[in-house]
Amino acid sequence: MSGKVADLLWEMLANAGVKRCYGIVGDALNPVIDGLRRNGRIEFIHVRHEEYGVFAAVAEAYLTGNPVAVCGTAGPGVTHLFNGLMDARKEGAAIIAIAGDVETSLIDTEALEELNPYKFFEAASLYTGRLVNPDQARSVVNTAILTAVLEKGPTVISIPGDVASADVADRSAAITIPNPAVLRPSDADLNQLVKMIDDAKTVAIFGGDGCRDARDEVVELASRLKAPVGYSFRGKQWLEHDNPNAVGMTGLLGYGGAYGAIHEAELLLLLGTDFPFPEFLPGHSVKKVQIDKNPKHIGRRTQVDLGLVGDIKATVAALLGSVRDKTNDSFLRKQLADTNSFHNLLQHYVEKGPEIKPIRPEFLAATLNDLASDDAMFFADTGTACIWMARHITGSKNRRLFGSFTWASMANAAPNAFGAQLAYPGRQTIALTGDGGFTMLGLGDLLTQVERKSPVVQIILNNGSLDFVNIEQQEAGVIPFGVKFDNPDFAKVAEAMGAKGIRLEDPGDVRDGLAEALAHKDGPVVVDAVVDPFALSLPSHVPFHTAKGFTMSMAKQVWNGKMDDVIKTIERNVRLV
Ligand SMILES: Cc1ncc(C[n+]2csc(CCOP(=O)(O)OP(=O)(O)O)c2C)c(N)n1
Repeated sequence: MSGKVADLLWEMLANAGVKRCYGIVGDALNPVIDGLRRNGRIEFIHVRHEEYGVFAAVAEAYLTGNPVAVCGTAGPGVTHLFNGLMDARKEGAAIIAIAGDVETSLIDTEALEELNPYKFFEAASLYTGRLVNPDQARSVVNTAILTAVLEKGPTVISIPGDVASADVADRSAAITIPNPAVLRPSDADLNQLVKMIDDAKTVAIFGGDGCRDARDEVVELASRLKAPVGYSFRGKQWLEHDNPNAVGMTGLLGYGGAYGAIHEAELLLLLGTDFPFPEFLPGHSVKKVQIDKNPKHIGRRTQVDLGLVGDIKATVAALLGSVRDKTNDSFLRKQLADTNSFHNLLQHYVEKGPEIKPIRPEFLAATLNDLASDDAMFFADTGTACIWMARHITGSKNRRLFGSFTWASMANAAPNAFGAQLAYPGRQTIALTGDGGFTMLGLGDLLTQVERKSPVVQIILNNGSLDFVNIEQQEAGVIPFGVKFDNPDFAKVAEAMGAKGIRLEDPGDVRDGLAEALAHKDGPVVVDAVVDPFALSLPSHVPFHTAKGFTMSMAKQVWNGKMDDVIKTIERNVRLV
C-alpha cells in the first residue's frame, strides 16, 4: 500500500468487506478516487446521479449485510447523497459515504462548494468525521466503519483533497469488526412474559424486520400458542411464507385478518417492529408486550404493558422452553377464515384481469408473482407499487422484498434493483416502479444499467399520475390536484437508450410480455405497463376518517364538474368502494 491518506482509507474499507463504491467523481474527490484506482480492490460504480448510487448501495448493504461505500464531491455532489443516506438510516443499511470537502486552507471561508458536513449530515449520519489532519485518518475511518456496520446505518467521512493526498504516518489498515453480541432479556422479565402468555386465552403476534433471523422460532411459537401472525411490510418477507398462521398486514396497505387478529386478541406480542402507524394498532383493550433489540423502539408507537430488550431469535428461543402450549384454536381459525375471505376479495381483479382494459395493476402484479423465480428479488417504489407488492407478491424462503419502507422516498426501486443485481449477478431482479419515480431517478441511470448489461427488469406502472398521492388526496377529502402528467412511450425511450423495451397496453399481452422480460438476460428491460389510473385499493380495515375523506372528495369532485372521474372510480372498483 502506498502511503497517502486516500490509500489507507480504501485499504481499510476493503478490509472491512466493502466491495463497491457508487458515486460521481470530481474536483475535491479526485485525490480520493485516485487512491481507489491505485488500490484496485473496490469496484467503482459510476452512476449518473449520486442519489441513485446511494439507493443501489442501500439495497446491496441491506441484502448482503456487508458495508458499502458511496461518494460525492464537495457541495452539490454531497447534497445529492443526502436522501439516500436518510433511507440508509431508516432501512438500517451500513453505508459509508465519502464526501469530498474543500481544501483545508479554505474551510470556514464560504468557499466555492463549501458545505459544513457536521451541520449538513446531522439528520442522516450516525457519525461524521472531517479529516483535517492525516494523523486522524486511521481513527476516523475505523470509527466510521464500525459505527456503520454495528449500528446498521450511514456514516460520513468528509475529506478535503489536500488531506487525501497527504502522507499518513500510521498505515495500519487492518480492521477488526466484532460480531454483534447476543442480547436477551433478564430471567425475571422473561418469567413475567411467560406468565402473561400462559394467563392469556388468546395471543396474537405482530412482527417486523427484527424477525429477520428469527423466522423459525416465531413460527414455532405461533404454532404452539395457536396465535395468528400479522406483520409489517418489512416483516412480511420473513413471516408470511410457509407459515400456516400468517394473517397478512395491517396499516394502509393492510390485507387479510391482521387488523382483526391484533385487535381481538387478549395479548399482543410485538416482535422486532417499529411499525409507525399507531392508528392501526390496538389501544388499551389489548395487553401488549414489545420485544426489540433497540430499546428506543419500546412503547414509542403505542403504550405497552411490558417492554423487553433483546434479539427476537434469542428471546423467542428462550420462551419456547417455558411457555405452555395452548389447545384451543378457535381464535386462530376465525382470523384465518377472515384472511381467506379477504384473499378471495383480492382475487376479483386478478381473475377478471385478462378482460379488463386498461390493465389492472392487481392482475399485472399477480401474473408477475406467478412467473417470477423462487429466488427473485423484488423492489417496490414508494407509491402504488407498494400496495400491489404487499398484496400480490408472495415471499418464499429465498425471495426478497425490499423498498424504502421506512423512509418512504420515491424513486428507490430501480436503483435498489441495480445494486441488488451487482451483489447477486444473474439472480432475477425486478423493480416495480411508478412512472413518477422512474422519471425522477431511474431514467437517467438506465444508461448505467445498459453500460453494465445489468439484467434488471423494471416494470413501470404507467398511470400518468402520482397515483398514490391522488388516492391520499381523496382520502383526505380534497379534490386531486397536481397529480397528473403526460408520459412518453417508455418502451421506445428504453430502446433508444440501449435497453430492451416492452410496451403492455392490452391485458392479453401481460403474461407473455412479462415472461419475455424475465427471460431477457443480456441487459436491462423496461416494461411500460399502461395501467388503470382509477384502480383503487382500500386497506382491510378502513378507518372512519378515510371513508369520510373519500366521500367528501367524491362530492367535491362532482360539484367541480369532475363527474366523469367519479364515475370511473366507482365503476372500476366495484368490489372495493
Ligand atoms: C422524493 C419524494 N417526493 C415526494 C414524495 C411524496 N409521494 C409519495 S408517493 C408519491 C407518488 C408516486 O408516484 P409514482 O411514482 O408515479 O407512483 P404511483 O403512485 O403513481 O404508482 C409521491 C409524490 C415522496 N415520498 N418522495
